[in-house]
This record gives sequence, C-alpha cells and structure tokens, in this order.
Amino acid sequence: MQTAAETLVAFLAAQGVTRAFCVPGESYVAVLDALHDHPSIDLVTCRHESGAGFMALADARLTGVPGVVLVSRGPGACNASIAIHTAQQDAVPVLLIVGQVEARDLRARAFQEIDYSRMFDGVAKFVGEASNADQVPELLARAWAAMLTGVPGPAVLALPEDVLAAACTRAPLAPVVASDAAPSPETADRLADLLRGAERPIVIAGGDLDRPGGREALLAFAERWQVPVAVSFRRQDLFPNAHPLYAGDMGLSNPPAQRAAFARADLVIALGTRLGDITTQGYAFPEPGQRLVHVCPDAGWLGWRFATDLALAAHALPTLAALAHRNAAAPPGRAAWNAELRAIHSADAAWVPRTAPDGVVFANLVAALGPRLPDNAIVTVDAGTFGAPFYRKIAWKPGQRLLAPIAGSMGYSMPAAVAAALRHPGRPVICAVGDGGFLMTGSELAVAAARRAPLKVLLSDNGSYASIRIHQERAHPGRVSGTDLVNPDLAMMGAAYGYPVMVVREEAEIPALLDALVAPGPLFAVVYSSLGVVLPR
Ligand SMILES: Cc1ncc(C[n+]2csc(CCOP(=O)(O)OP(=O)(O)O)c2C)c(N)n1
Repeated sequence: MQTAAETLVAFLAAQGVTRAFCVPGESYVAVLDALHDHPSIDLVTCRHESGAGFMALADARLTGVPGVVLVSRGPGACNASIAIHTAQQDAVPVLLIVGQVEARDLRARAFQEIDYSRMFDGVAKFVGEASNADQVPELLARAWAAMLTGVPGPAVLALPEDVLAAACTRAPLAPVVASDAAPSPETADRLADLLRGAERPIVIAGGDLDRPGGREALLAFAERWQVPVAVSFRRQDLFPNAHPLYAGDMGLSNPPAQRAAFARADLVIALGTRLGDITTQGYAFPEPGQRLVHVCPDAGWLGWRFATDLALAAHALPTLAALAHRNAAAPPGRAAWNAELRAIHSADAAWVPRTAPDGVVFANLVAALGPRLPDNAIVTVDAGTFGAPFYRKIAWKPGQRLLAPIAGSMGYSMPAAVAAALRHPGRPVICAVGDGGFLMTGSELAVAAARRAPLKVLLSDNGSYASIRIHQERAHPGRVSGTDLVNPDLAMMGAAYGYPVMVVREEAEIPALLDALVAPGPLFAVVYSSLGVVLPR
C-alpha cells in the first residue's frame, strides 16, 4: 500500500513533472522520502522559498508543465507566497505543496498553522487541504485541472504531516484537462468578416500564445491577414520585433504618439490576453467606441472593464487555426496603417547613446547587447528601472526567450535564470538584475554554482532602489527617503559563489563586457551604472 506522499510523487511523475523545487521542512519529510525513490524527478534544494517558487514559475514557462514547489508550513508557505501572487499575475501553472500541521491540529491555532484557503483566497485558482490520506488523489486531480484550464494559474495543496505518511487506498486520478476551447465556425466567420473589413486593425497578442506552435501561428496569421501585432505586457518574445508588422509592446510608458495611433484602430483583437491593467494602459485602451474582439479562454475576463463586440471564450491557437482556413483580404488603406504603426515603433526603439558623469548608462549597454544576443538566448529580467531598455531597445527574436515577471516582482530574475540554466544547459542564459533585486534572491546563485549551471549575471549597481527614487523625485523632488542603498562589495559576492567576475566602471569597457556575455561559460558582471541619467530632470 502506498502512502499519500508516494501517491503524490507518483502522480507528479505521471503528469510529466521532471523537476521540483524545495526548501525542506519537517512537515513533509514523507514527500522527500518518496522522492528518494523517484529519480525521474530532480529535486532542487533552494535557499529561500521565494527562490524555489520563482524557479518553479520559470520552469513552468519554459516547459508548459506546472512548476512544483515544496515548502514547510507557516514560515515556508509565507516565504513562497510571492511566487503564488506572481504565478497568478503571470498566468503560470504552479503547484505549491505545503507540509501542513498534523490533521488533529487543523484550525487549532497550532505551531506554524495557517488556514491556506483563507491566506490564498483570491490569489490561487484552487486551494485544497486533506484531512485524510484518501482525499489526496482527488485534490491533486482538481488542483491540476484548475492550474491548466482557462487562464493558467497557481494552486495550493496543504497536506498534513501525518496524512502524508498514512496509507492511501485510492489510486491517483489522472485529470482530464480540456485546454483546446475553439470558436464555433459561425463565430470564426464573423471574426474573419471583421478582419476583412477593418482598415486599421491591431492585434494585442498575449500569454496564451506562449505554447508550442503559438509563435509560429501568430506570425503566419499576421502575414497572411496583413495585421499589425502589438504584444501584451512583457511578452516581447511572442513575435519577431524586427518584422514590419511588429507594432510594439503595451508597457509601462508607451509614447503618446503610439497611444494616439492605437486609439485610432477600427478593430482591436485582444488575442490570448486578459486585457489587464498595464496592457490596457490603465484600462484606457481600447477606448469607448473602438471595436473590440476579445479572445480569452476564461469567460470571467470577457466583458471585464471593456465593452466587447465579439467575446470568444476560446484559446488563441484554435482561433488562429480557424482563421487560417478562411479567405484573407484587407482594404486598400491597410498597408499605410501598418507602415504608420511600424514607423512609430521604430522611432521609439531607436536608441541614441547618452553619457553620464556618474557611471555607465545601462541602457547603452542593453541597446548594444541586443544585436549580439544569441538566437537561442534566455534572458531573465528583474523588476527595476535598469530593465526598461530590455523591453524596447532589444529586437527580440522568437527563438529567444524573455522571462520577466508580469507581476513586477523583484527577486524573480536570479532564480528564474537558475531554473532556465538547469532546464536548458546548452542555451546561453543571462540574468539581468539591479542591486536591489540581487540582494533579495541572489543567494540562489549557490544552487547554480552547486550544479555547475553556467549562467551569466548582469548586475546594475546604482546604489539605489532607483525605480522608486524616480517616483519619489516626481512627487517629492530632492527629498530622498528610504531609497538609497549602501551595498556590500557585489563583485566579491560573485567571486564567493565561484563565478568569474568582471567589473565595469566605464562605457569604454562595454565592448569587452559584450564579448564576455556572449562567450560560453559563467560570468558575474557588476556594472556601476548611472543613477542620475534615469532620474527625472
Ligand atoms: C518584491 C518587491 N518589493 C518591492 C517592489 C517595489 N519596487 C519596484 S522596483 C524597486 C527598486 C528596484 O531596485 P533595483 O533592483 O536596484 O533596480 P533599479 O530600479 O535601481 O534599476 C522596488 C523597491 C517590488 N516591485 N517587488
């Protein structure tokens, strides 16, 4: 007879999980023991539960299989909670398994007890707790289905220590996940009619296209129908940015000319995006009166904040497949519209190098890195103002992957890079991070070092939580409060992890840094970057 812990591990293996991330806890040693017998699941021991959670998130984005995080009760679950919030915002399936207090102590205010259904209510798509071992298979199946249906997202399972060690008499249930919701033929006809009649359409492509075949289908659709494509927040790698039909991204600071042009679109097709806050420029685009087609697999997002002319509770890929079989045509004015959007994006993407007396202008470096990035590079970008040029000044190619937290969570990029380097040992992985973000989860570099995963760290040290300083200068000029950082010697920290270190103090050193960044092997590059150049004048 299997224990519930063994049933759990067998279930994960059967669902295609090949890696799980943990910080161990006494409340789930039974799972650790069950993993001992399952070499097909690589258990990655992390240094902080937020790091474990972010690794699971990045791994899930790269594989399409839910990321698995194992944590201890109470403190462990609290540390991991940032990844659950991020998984929800980023629409990534992540399963958080919490070793819970013993079943007899549930709701007894026991040591390190939390009621996770209350803690994660509104954050996770599913929260389950077992009070006996036979409930575990069903809870697993429900969590799995919740993570993968509609808009993907996180699930949490609280499994008491004694339940995990107890015999489970029920066989694991394989969840049936229907994830191919497609438009009806009539709806696809209507969408094709709208497209044929639109002089100034725009597609906003979102995360639902981040799946096998998604990028190829989007490109083929755009070319066949001659529709310009903008990407939703931080999804630049969905469409070749150098393509004449790439119209730019929906981001934190779209230029006024671009916003004005998008507002003139006579058809907005939101394809596989929730149309969230930033993608819609603070729920301001599409404007009232703009014709909107919203394709989203979760009906809960249709009609949310925006009046929709055609609402499709469908996935993006089958929608594109349906359009591929219909006659494509465009009114004569379409070419001029496409060229106009492209010109606006190109003007915004152009970068004129600047100089600053107080350090390297980090954007100069990022703009120069773009053309040198290998075609199969994976770049993880943390939250912070150093990251801004990655979104507009690099022309992403579909073979490259940009892993940036849509939730804007600091501390994401280092663990994400570790997960990427473990998942794709043959691909170049670059972790871009600020001094603030690095000191949050930089210790996960120990995991990469232990496994000889050769990632590259590109660290912008400007001695500040500069993103917040920018807001501060706008609202309260000259009154610096809480945003200055006095850093340790970051280069020494890189060396302590056994990484070859490069310190860049001047722009003249950028060419050598670029060479090092595209050469094989690990690297820890600290760039003393200008703070002054990013502050409002
Ligand atoms: C976990 C978390 N805490 C706080 C914030 C708010 N925040 C956003 S950017 C930022 C500063 C980032 O500083 P740094 O990593 O040094 O990059 P910089 O902005 O200086 O380039 C802060 C504190 C956040 N987004 N995430």
